[in-house]
Amino acid sequence: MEKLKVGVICYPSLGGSGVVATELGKMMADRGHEMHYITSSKPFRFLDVHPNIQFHEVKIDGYAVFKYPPYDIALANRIAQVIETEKLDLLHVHYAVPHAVSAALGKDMANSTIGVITTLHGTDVTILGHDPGLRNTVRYGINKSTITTAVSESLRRETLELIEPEKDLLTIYNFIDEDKYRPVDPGTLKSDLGISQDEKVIIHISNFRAVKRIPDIIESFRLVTQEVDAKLLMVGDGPERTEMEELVRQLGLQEDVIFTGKRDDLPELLAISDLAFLLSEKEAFGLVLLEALACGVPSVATAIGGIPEVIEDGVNGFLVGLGDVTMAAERALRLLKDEQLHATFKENGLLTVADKFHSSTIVNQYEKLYYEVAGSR
Ligand code: GMT
Repeated sequence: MEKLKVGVICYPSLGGSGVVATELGKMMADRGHEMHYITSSKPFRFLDVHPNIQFHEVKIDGYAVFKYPPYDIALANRIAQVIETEKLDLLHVHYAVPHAVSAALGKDMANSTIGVITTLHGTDVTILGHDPGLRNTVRYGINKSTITTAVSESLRRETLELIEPEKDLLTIYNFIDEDKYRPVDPGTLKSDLGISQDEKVIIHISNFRAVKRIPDIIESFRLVTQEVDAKLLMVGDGPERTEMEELVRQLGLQEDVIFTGKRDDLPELLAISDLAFLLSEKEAFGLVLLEALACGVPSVATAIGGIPEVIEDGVNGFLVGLGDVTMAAERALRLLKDEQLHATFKENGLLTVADKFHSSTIVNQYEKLYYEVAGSR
């Protein structure tokens, strides 16, 4: 079949949606498609120089009249240019605001009939969709898209209820790169981090935003340490980090909670971990849960949003109610104390990744959609 030219618009550095956009682009490029990233800077996991991947920077020149540089307009302008110069077959837009709106505008500027796929990732609906100042914008972006996908059934349903778009959405789950996320040998990492071999390790990986409910993670961990020797690895960075470091000091846990900052060696960090915590109040999917499962690490997570579509309670992890730190600690202790249960969850988790979320299955779904949208012009 003819190979496609795809314009990709994503946040180059905003956590999971950027990861999915770049991993998908790499896998599509491996299949021979030409992927054109139209972003403000190179996406952060844009690691390899691939002959089928190009980057088109969005530049905004300072102009005294603008109090706020108009990024959305500059993006639309760049999209229009790239549609024309590269003769794109379609656009794949990650995140509704502002990307879906900029894509609609860019397409119009180029006077093009190109199809647009918008992928919703989460807070573009679950937070922005509640904001009366933005709800119409989200709806407009979705309605202007040829097709909109959501990363979980939960997000699809919530979008239909909250945004009331003209058309139904399609659920396409997230995926991970199985070549990277697998059980690996961590070498001396555990001792390098000052953790003794007999201590258990709980890990939390996030962008440290308020929705992640980091105080719940710290409190659940504190309860765990009343019964077992353990360390908490806090991996990532974001707006809540400084305050959370202060909370850890106030609780006198600074010896046991290690803030690592952003790290590229997630498979190794997961390899030294016995358990992952994700106790968020909103989570459309929870890509880190999948990364953890693929590395053989079960999770204790909140039963909210799309999380129950990834974590099956009592099978590959445990689900707890939002804010129920006692239950989170109790479930964590069950897994940390019972080696047989832990091994079973680990095996089940590896099967979940292989059966339900395998990258080739998900990339096939997107590729089919690409051809449908490219063919419908
Ligand atoms: O929307 C956000 O909060 C950021 C976004 C991101 O780029 O990481 O996270 C969302 O998209 C991820 C990738 O699809 C999902 O795994 C996250 O669950 C989702 N975050 C939320 O819903 C809070």
